[in-house]
Amino acid sequence: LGLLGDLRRALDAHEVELHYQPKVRFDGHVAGLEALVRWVHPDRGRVPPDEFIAIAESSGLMPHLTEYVLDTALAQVAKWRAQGLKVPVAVNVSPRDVHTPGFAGSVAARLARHGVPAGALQLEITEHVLLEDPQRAADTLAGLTDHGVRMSLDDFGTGYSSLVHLRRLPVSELKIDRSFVARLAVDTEDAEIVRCTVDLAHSLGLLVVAEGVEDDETWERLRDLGCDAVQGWLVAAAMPPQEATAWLRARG
Ligand code: G
Ligand code: G
Ligand code: NA
Ligand code: MN
Repeated sequence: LGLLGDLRRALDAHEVELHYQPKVRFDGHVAGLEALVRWVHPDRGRVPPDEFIAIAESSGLMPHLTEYVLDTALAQVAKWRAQGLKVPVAVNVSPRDVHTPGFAGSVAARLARHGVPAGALQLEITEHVLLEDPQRAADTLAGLTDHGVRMSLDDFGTGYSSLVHLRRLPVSELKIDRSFVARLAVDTEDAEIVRCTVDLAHSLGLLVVAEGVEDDETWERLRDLGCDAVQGWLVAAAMPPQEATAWLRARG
């Protein structure tokens, strides 16, 4: 319970930071950067995101955390654009956010306030958005898509009845969960799962990003399977804003 109060204060004090992890195509083009929250507690040190995201979810603080992340990420996008770095940023949103009344309008208002075009924002959702009220979630996501915000389906393959979800969700990108990517080069079953996922996504007109790419062999396999982009420590871990800026500059 102490941690929840601390998180509230940390958000107000801007102690929660965003780090940025690149998504890159095989030709080296930077497709975007994923914003990932980082919180260094003054006494406890680094608190794992999974831990405080769960606290935010269960306490009702999630909408506030998401607004904070959106505003911080959009301010960073605006800053990069002013420096000639036109790279889209992806923000993770929780199922709770998608069910918050007025969510699509709130995202549109924030884009306008930061002077960032909708095309520079991507939202990463999971299949769990459809568990509670599928029709309402689909409507909210359609509203965002109509506005020009692109949707990405995160952690694909870890939920259940994925194909039903895939058909109902207005997403333009699918991220293959890193649990399938990790042993891709040594496990033929994982390799087949990834191959089928890439083919399925492409036949539905979606781009495919593989998460958790840590070595050259996995990179090569993914390229040969026709995957569109990769994310992972092989390319770069999530970096604080200044380091991400330097990384983007070095990439040209
Ligand atoms: O990088 P990593 O340890 O940061 O992330 C752990 C988990 O936390 C991942 O599932 C990631 O999607 C999630 N996560 C990271 N940042 C955010 C955020 O800003 N909002 C939400 N809802 N989840 C996030
Ligand atoms: O659920 P989501 O996909 O948003 O989670 C992203 C998580 O994956 C973060 O915790 C991030 O730090 C982590 N991550 C990013 N790249 C790699 C990688 O190459 N290997 C591993 N093991 N984890 C990674
Ligand atoms: Na994500
Ligand atoms: Mn993921």
